Amino acid sequence: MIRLHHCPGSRSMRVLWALEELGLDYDLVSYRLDDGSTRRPELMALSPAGRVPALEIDGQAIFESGAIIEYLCERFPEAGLGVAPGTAERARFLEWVHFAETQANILQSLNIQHIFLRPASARSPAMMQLETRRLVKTMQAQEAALAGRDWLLHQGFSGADLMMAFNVTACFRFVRPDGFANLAAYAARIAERPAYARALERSGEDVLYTRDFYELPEA
Ligand SMILES: N[C@@H](CCC(=O)N[C@@H](CS)C(=O)NCC(=O)O)C(=O)O
Repeated sequence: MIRLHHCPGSRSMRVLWALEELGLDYDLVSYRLDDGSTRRPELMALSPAGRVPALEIDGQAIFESGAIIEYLCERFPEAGLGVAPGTAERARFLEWVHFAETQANILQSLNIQHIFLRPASARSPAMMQLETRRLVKTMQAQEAALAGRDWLLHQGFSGADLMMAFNVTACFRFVRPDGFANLAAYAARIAERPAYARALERSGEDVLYTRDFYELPEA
């Protein structure tokens, strides 16, 4: 039995997409980010901060999307989504798996500032500008890594993409695509993957973003 604890539009999308790429059967338990449901005892028992994703698999529960993706890559090596330890490519794999959270934490801060904080006077335009500049730096790193290739690793599509690609659409809600041609093409390639389309369909509606782009306020 595999069971994913999930919120539409959240980091648990990485794991849902991975399960679809691996062709596994699984149950989905859904929560919302805006109604306190992530504090339900059943999730708190699996994920100590009441965060998604949590994955029940092989008689245990795992939290942290990066840990889950690494576990799935190792558990199902025949899918070729991971990289064997002790190689240079393994170092690149681990960098991207973890860099995904460097970037996602900036996105989370921008989500809080642009969407969740009420009233608008509670927001900090200076903080929003700083975080946007920090987001651009992470996007520039990814843009450079994608020069001349489709996916982040030489070997092709991998767990590194499962981690990083979830962030791409959100990045373009706060940063215009000018200067990010590789990243925009990467986003389009992701959308063409049948497993990604299946994961979106199974996920349920993402209610977080109501605008295509969030303009920065004046500082
Ligand atoms: N580093 C964690 C972050 C998990 C996380 O913050 N998840 C958010 C959704 S994207 C969440 O569950 N938020 C609910 C809450 O904070 O109550 C991971 O990658 O799994």
